Formats: sequence, structure tokens, C-alpha cells
Amino acid sequence: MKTTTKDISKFLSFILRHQPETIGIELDEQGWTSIGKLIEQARLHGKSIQLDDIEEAVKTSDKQRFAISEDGLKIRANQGHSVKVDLALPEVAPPEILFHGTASCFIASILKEGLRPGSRHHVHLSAKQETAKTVGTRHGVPVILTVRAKDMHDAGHTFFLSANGVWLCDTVPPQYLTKN
Ligand code: HQG
Repeated sequence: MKTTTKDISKFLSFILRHQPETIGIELDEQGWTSIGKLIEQARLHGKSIQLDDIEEAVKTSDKQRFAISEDGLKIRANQGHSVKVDLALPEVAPPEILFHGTASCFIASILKEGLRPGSRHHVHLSAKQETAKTVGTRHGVPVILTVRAKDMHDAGHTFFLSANGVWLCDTVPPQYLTKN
């Protein structure tokens, strides 16, 4: 079966966000790893990928999930890590409201406890309702929550913006959430 660009993207997400050790590579503190080493180690672990495939996956990623360093030698995931990395993202003041897409089964718990990052570093929020709906659909019947981001920021919560436009914060307390 031919390896598709989507397969490569999933493989890169798994390696660059969650388990680099499965092919014996390491990420540096900011999440970067050598593309040459990644290709070589993937091959040693039975996964044949070419530089072209990686470049294609990076270029065509609908969410711009990955970045290649300026010298073209290294790659990292733009967000979504469960391994400890410091992406050194800029702290940015958020717009008035942001959105979070989730599934109906999580709503009762979220409205009680607020949004938690779970296995990721941050809670993921988006500027567009449409994006939130797509994110929520991954988990079940989608529900969109509106987050009063500016009020949170005014109260001292920190927000970061990833290179691919995902808004990140540590938690969202329930008082800032409204179910759409
Ligand atoms: C939910 C994808 C119960 C939360 C997407 C979510 C995104 C709670 C799930 C990125 C809760 C975690 C992140 C609470 C949060 N009680 N459930 N207190 N707090 N939850 O996948 O935001 O394709 O870790 O609502 O596009 O769905 O990977 O987070 O439903 O940007 O690039 O717990 O992942 O991007 O699920 O998605 P996830 P997410 P990629």
C-alpha cells in the first residue's frame, strides 16, 4: 500500500509531539530534531520516508502542523506536544473571545471543572468557530464553547499563539465559559 502524505503527517505528529524515542531520536529543548537523523532512524525502524515526503507533508498540512528550520536541517511540531518542550512561543493578548470545540459527552464535566490540558501542555483554543467545530467533531457530537479570553487575560491569565495560529493557555476556569 502506498504511503500517503496523511500517513507521513500522522507519523511525524506521533514522533515529534509524543514519542520520539520509539525510533531512537531526541528532540532538543525547543522541540527540534535533525531531519536527516529522523529519516535514518525511521528507516532503521522499518519506516521508509524520503525528504520529499516530509517536505510535502509540511507544506500541505492543513493546519501547518510542522516547521522546518531556516537552514532546512531541522523539523519540529508547531504545537500539540505531550513531551516536555519549550516552544518559546510569544505571549500575546487574546481577542475578546475565543472558541473551544469539544464533544457533548464532556460538557457537564467542563462546565463544572473548566477546561484542562489533559495530556497536552495547554488547552487549545481557536479564533474561528468553524475550526472549533472541526476539533470537537474528532471526539463525537461537537459542541462549541465561547471563552471570554480578554476577561481572562485582564485577570492575569497568560495566552500564547502558536506558529500555526492555535491559541494556547494553561486552563480555562468555568466562569469564563459559555456553551453556544
Ligand atoms: C476535553 C488537534 C472533560 C477537551 C486539534 C477535549 C486541536 C475535558 C479533550 C488540538 C475537560 C482533550 C487539540 C474537562 C478538557 N472534563 N473533558 N474538565 N477539559 N476536556 O485532543 O482541544 O490535528 O487533547 O474539550 O485540531 O480536542 O492534532 O484536545 O475534547 O488543535 O494537529 O478533553 O489537536 O490538532 O482532547 O485538540 P485533545 P483538543 P492536530
